[in-house]
Amino acid sequence: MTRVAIIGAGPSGTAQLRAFASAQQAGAEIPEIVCYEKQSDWGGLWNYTWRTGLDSAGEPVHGSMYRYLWSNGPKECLEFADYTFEEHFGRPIASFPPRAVLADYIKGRVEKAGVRKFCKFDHAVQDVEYDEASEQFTLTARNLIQNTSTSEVFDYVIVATGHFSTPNVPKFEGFDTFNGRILHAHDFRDALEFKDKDVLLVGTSYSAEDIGSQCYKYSVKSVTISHRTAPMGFHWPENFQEVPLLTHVSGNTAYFKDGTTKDVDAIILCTGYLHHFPFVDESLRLKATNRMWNEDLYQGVVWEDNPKMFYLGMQDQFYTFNMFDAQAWFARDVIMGRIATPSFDDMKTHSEAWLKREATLETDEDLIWFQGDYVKELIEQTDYPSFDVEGVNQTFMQWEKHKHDDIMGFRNNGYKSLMTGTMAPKHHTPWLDALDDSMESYLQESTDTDK
Ligand code: FAD
Ligand code: NA7
Repeated sequence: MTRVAIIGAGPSGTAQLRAFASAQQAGAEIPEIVCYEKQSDWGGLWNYTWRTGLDSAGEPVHGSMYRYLWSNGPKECLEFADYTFEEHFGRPIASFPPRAVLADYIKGRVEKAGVRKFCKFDHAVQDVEYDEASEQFTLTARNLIQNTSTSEVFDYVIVATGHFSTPNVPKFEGFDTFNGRILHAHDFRDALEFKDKDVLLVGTSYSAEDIGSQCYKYSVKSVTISHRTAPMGFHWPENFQEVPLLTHVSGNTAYFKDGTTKDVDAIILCTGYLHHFPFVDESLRLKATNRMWNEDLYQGVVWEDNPKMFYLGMQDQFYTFNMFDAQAWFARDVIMGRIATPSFDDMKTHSEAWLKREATLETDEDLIWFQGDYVKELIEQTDYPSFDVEGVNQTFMQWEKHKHDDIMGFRNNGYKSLMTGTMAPKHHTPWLDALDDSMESYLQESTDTDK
């Protein structure tokens, strides 16, 4: 029987499990599946951990999420087409759920699908090799509880290990003698640590935007945001400033390219992440950066050099959960022989057209339409339930506008579900005042809203 390994049981890996389960429910015979997950549960980044550095088994801690994290985009843009928020929670809920609520939603779908039996938790994949002669992969994983390694043979391997867990950590002159704390966003856990402190953030993307906002919500003294390319340009509160790139630090003083300085207590490097797959053989290893289209992946999914190998969720992400679904359904159909991959040259030609378009993208709006078109192309090829991708793009456009209108208030808006047509109720506590991020508190509040 054909054997398929899935590495990782986050939103991408669980999308793959769900894709196979859905084919099985429709009467198809599916391959034998083993999903290796190094955490003790599925959910990927959406599982919160207080740990940083190495975990209890000496593995790098995967988690980059922090306390009080709320969705940074409308939930209507990531909703599964085959499992709506209304189905999961039994009623409409507001548009920007906290982490725990989204984790519950992700898990609910796969619990319902009954695919936990395919998972080997507490198993970290250490090595994947391909044998040309047998046309099979040998995968070695370490059982983190028993501290034993075992190898198994597979016909297909799907890497779904995410790419926001291995920090990109630049060094600036003077860091060695800085009189304060320096950390990467990957290790940020609780904004209260920075209450009444002057904080410097390096970077201008989602991590900087959200960690700065978190710190403001939990009473930071000031936030200074240093940019390499351009400032974010939001209407920040009065105790924020955007400055050019950090050149060096001396004592507690940070120096910037324009000659200005700022005394700070802590420096948080919001400088992004590395695609890091040390556990796959060099010949199978995706070398990528955080961009909209990765070279070497046909349809953004199939490893062109060896179409028995797949990578899910490796793009920079506006679309998330439903894009991972679209990719997982596509990978499933290639594996099940429903979709034939073209010749190597034709795969390259297909990718080149997308790469050419990627080079023309300038604004966030351009990136969103690009990714929307990509999702559309994928779902048209499989039986993933079709949904209004243009409607999702339009929701993203409204969200962008709301952020630029009010960066500390955009999460108070509600949007219409593209899956059910239901308008989300407004969360009755403004985000800035909602200090309790528990699911109980959030759902209680939503119930109140409905009354
Ligand atoms: P992950 O969620 O990273 O899951 C990968 C899984 O692979 C993990 O469970 C990990 O333990 C496992 N794994 C890794 N290596 C191994 C190994 N060697 N062996 C076995 N298992 C392994 N997206 C949104 O839509 N909305 C948001 O608000 C949002 N906020 C974010 C905030 C932060 C701080 C970060 C870092 C990301 C955020 N994202 C958000 C994007 C996030 O990437 C996706 O939502 C989603 O988690 C990606 O799913 P994934 O399955 O591809 O990767
Ligand atoms: P991103 O989106 O990859 O952004 C990384 C940021 O870091 C970006 O602003 C970069 O600036 C900046 N950067 C990278 N290297 C440097 C150096 N050496 N010096 C200064 N600035 C640098 O990562 P995020 O963590 O913000 O977001 C990742 C995901 O987490 C995202 O999907 C969210 O959902 C949560 P640049 O613009 O390239 O000049």
